[in-house]
Amino acid sequence: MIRRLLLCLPAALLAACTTSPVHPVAPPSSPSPPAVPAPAPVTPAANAEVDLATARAAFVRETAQRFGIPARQIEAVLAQAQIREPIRAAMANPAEAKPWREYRPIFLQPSRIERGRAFLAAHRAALQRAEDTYGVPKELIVAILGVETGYGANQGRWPVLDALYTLAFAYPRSGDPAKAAYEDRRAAFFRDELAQLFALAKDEGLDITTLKGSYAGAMGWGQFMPSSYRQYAVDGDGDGKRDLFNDLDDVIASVANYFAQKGGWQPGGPVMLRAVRDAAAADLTQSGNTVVLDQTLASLASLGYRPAATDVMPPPQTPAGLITLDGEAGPEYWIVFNNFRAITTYNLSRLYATAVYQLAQAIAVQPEGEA
Ligand SMILES: [Ca+2]
Repeated sequence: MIRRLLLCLPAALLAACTTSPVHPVAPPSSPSPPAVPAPAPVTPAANAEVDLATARAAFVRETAQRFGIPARQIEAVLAQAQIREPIRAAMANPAEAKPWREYRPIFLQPSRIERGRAFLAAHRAALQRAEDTYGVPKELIVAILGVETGYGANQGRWPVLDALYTLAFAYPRSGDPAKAAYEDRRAAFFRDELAQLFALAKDEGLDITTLKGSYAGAMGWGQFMPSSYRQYAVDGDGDGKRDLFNDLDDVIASVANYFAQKGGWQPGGPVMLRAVRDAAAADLTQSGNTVVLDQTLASLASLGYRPAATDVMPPPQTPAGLITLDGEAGPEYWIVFNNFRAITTYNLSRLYATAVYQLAQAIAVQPEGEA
């Protein structure tokens, strides 16, 4: 179970949280109820095949036009794609949300910290270049790679083409009418990512049919979706290619660039501070996943939440929010800042962002006895 979580959770959440496409492909029209009862012979399976063929044809037309790729070429690649039931099942039954006290030990294991320190030592020059260029701390870049793929070890075993094809054209449906619009949006999101995959392959000279990734189509050491790859990947070593699978200079620079461009990372800015809650303080727990910086340090103090330690104190007017995590010893209150929100642009989960930050802090500490 833990193994499965390690492999699937970050990528799944990343995919779930990548922003909506700029030019979404229109979803295939859902069959409207027939005015008169339809004759019996057409089976649901046959209907589904017709729907798939129609949706695919529209996808090919639109993708060809949008990215200037010959329709024949898209057809030829799609002819090799398969709908994979395990991918539908994984998407329909994502790993259960865990409380912080169970989530933390998975990502803060001693071995992950040690491997992070070793990675930092081995790639210090590239990490320092990225930090100097983008203002993103070395340890944070390392922690992202550690949480996403165990420093490249678990980049995903699914053909990216099959993953995106499956979720684009056979997104699992719960049958719950209240979820239908959401499921339509998700399917449209994956159709766009599939189209972006074709554009990415064209941009970078990649063979789509050989790419492997997560069951949600996230790729490489940092688990970038195709649209993020196209938009935020950078060529860290100046060889003219952006290779997030094999080129660590590119991987490191791209994660840093993502934080700078997409996350709005503020160099040197605070991330999060443990807070002490006054006994009389009102419950400020934010619901939902999105972190809202609707307070300041000063206003939180007036509401009864103050930083537990006072050695590093941002200015009182610094925009801030309050989150609560289910810790070992009960609720933990944390004051979070812009750079915490920035980490959530990589994966829209407070637990993820907290784990990444704490792993980064642990990696940054030099163990005793080592110079
Ligand atoms: Ca490169």
